Amino acid sequence: MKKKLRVGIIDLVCKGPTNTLWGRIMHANLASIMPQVVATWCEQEGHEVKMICYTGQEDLTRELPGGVDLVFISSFTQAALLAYSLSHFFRRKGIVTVLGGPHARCYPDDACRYFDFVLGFSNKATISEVLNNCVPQRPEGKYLAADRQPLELPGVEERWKFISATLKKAPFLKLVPMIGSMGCPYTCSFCIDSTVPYQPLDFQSMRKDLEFLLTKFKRPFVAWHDPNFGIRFQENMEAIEAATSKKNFRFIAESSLTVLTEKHLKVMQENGFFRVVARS
Ligand code: B12
Ligand code: SF4
Repeated sequence: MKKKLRVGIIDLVCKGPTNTLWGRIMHANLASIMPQVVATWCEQEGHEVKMICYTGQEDLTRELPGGVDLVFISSFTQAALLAYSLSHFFRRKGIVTVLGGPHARCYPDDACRYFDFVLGFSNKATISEVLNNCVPQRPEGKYLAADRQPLELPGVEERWKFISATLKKAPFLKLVPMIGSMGCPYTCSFCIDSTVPYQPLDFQSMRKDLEFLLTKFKRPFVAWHDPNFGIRFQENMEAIEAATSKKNFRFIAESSLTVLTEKHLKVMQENGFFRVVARS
């Protein structure tokens, strides 16, 4: 029989303690989707999960998951040194450590010196592979990556337990992270996604997630994590319009200027988009 593992998941939003007003209001709103996805997948595989989003307010010595077999850490490069230190802390206790997120995707060779596993593109099978092979990898960690971005991810309803625990830390504004696509059809040389084919996720699931959010908030606030929102503009807007009467939602999204025409901006405004981060 498969062993039931106790799994810790840490989403590092910042690189150390902070008490700034920005940090207190916004850090929980900058949480990543993938740690919540990995937590959901681990539970679906029958394991016990404790997830924390580190916003700089917590006392990590108290909040770090204890008595675990395996810890996933999600980190941007700006928090990589904290991630490496945490990995060292856990490995000394015999706990297997796994790094995922932008730092792992950008600098896997360096990260393999400090973690048992370093993950690039990750789908449910990649996570299962780690869970089924939960033993320390020394001296070099093992790099694992799926050959493409996943075709589906657990939606808001499935991730809700982890989303809501994180949003409890956000005092006023509560941004729900959602994603409708991955990759990008453009080829800006500086960008990590310029070589990743654009792929929309299921628009029906997006619509169901939006409907679900209306059972939780009067006027949900959604942050779209798509690398380039609105490539399939028509379908995105149809899913949004089907789920809600206009102005029920507030949305923030990132888009390249190429697809941000005046007409699109007008439709977005009518559908509750109040902020679009545009890139050339
Ligand atoms: C959406 C986004 C944001 C959003 C959401 C951030 C978040 N917490 O996820 C916002 C606007 C808040 C944001 C903020 C920042 N961002 Co940003 N952001 C992106 C963007 C456009 C998309 C990332 C995304 O979600 N993709 C969709 C997911 C599903 O795919 P993925 O990221 O490739 O993840 C795959 C694997 O890496 C893996 N995976 C990812 N996470 C995890 C976690 C675990 C545990 C595991 C096992 C696997 C795993 O599985 C995924 C599926 O295959 C990327 C650029 C891009 N085009 O990719 C930049 C990017 C990630 N951001 C970047 C930066 C620098 C920042 C900021 C530091 C900017 C700043 N100076 O403030 C902040 C940091 C915020 C923080 N939390 O610390 C850099 C990161 C570079 C690096 N090496 O760290 C990127 C790559 C942009 C770039 N320069 O090219 N960002
Ligand atoms: S349009 Fe944006 S997401 Fe696409 S390759 Fe350029 S910078 Fe990256």
